[in-house]
Amino acid sequence: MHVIDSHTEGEPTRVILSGGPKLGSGSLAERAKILATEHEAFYRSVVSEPYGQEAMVGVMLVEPVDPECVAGVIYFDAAEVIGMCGHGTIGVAATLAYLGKIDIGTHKIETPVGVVEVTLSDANTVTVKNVESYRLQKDVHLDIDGIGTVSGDVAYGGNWFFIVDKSPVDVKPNNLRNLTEVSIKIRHALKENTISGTDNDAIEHIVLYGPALTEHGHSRNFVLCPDNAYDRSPCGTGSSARLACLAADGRLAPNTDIIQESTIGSRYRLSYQAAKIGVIPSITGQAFVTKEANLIVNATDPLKTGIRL
Ligand code: PYC
Repeated sequence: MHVIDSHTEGEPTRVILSGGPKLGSGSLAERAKILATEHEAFYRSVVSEPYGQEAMVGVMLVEPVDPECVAGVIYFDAAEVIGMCGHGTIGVAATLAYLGKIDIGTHKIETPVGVVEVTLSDANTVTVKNVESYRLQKDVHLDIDGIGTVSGDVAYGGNWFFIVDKSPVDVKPNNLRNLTEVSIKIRHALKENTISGTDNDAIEHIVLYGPALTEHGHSRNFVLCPDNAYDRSPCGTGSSARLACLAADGRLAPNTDIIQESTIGSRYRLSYQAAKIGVIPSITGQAFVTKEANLIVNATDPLKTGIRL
């Protein structure tokens, strides 16, 4: 299996160029469903240790349905196939540029949740114009064991998020274990209280925000992903969902830049345009190709489907 690895603001992406399963020629959403239901062992092993690494997001590069798109993409982590991935899309653009498949300029990429636009400003700097993002529920209160009441918004940014504006624990790098445990408890509480996205879509991503670092909306976040890894980047789809909440509350005007910092201090520049029910987010960040490799999966390797604890 031929892969190219990159990281976007610290968060790893693995693009599968060849050697993945055949997913047919249906819509991207149909192909994502086939990957999720028929090839679980495959996608989990590609991103899990010992073949992959913690926090890695994998990308199947597939033929797009829309001929205007330069590529079709299906994203997954070690737990599930996900609808969209902001850092992954920045990684895909940098990977396509590394392969000489796209030039500086604007290109379309098809995802299972819709077409997104990428603008490559140089070999590493990419702006993603995401799918329409919106808030579904405001001020949902949850009682969390050992913490008390936590309130947050349910919002969509290509995936479903629960966004806690005032994190109950400090958002700083030496607090990762605590941030992870609290976020997992919040995810459990959402399930127990049957709080979900539309069509009962489970909310697997939790975002905790620290206080504003400047008067210009610059803040730091912690993002829990479905596989319980934390996002090293500020999370493109999570930032999109947050922009929708800021816009809905009148806290950020359209076309105004803010800086979003991740827990490790890496940064995205964010802004939005108003849309029908929500916003069209723009996310700018940098990705760097780190590796081009052939994964060799030996049928006799007892850990060929990854370490599962
Ligand atoms: O950047 O959207 C994102 C993302 C989702 C999961 C990990 N990163």
